[in-house]
Amino acid sequence: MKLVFATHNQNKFQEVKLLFPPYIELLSLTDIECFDEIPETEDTIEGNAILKVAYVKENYDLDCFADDTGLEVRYLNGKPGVHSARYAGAGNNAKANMLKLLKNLEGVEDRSAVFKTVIALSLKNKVHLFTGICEGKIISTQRGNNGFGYDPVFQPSGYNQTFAEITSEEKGKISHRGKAIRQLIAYFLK
Ligand code: ITT
Repeated sequence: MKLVFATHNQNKFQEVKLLFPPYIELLSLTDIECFDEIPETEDTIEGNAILKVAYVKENYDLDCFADDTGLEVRYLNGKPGVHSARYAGAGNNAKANMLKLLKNLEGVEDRSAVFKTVIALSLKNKVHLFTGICEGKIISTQRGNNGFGYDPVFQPSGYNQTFAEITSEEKGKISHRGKAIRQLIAYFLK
């Protein structure tokens, strides 16, 4: 059984691969020879997840799923949210994004935040959505080298470590992406 995961983000791909049963072969955009930068022009996470699968359906006629993720910080009224990749400007530069976030939260007491992942699954001409949320807080300096994106500044609730200080397996058990992917797998295998 094969399924396309419409992402260019190798870190996401590896995290998701760990959650899938081995008898489902995941193919990345590179595997289907799609090297295009798929536009993410919607103003919601849901909208961008749908855009990504619609692009693959239209151009490759393949069933697939896509993940769009945002970090919503309460004190910043939900920002960076859908703009998480470009928070510090175009280019998806994780270091610059984290520095801007830490600057905007300097001296702020309420540092609560959630990661939100929406998975869109395009299957037999229909689109299904699955959402996963992980609550936590933004710490004041980066810690850890694992993971990607904002992981060094996000500490999930109930943990003393950031996402970048735990393994991908541990992250997958509690993360926004892990929660959304488990719903997707249950639906896909139903
Ligand atoms: P694709 O669209 O190709 O899947 P992307 O890196 O553009 O990959 P998103 O638009 O979903 O992915 O990501 C928005 C931003 O949030 C981006 O800066 C990511 O690095 C960051 N991000 C996504 N998931 C994350 C996670 O689990 N931990 C930390 N940061 C994450």
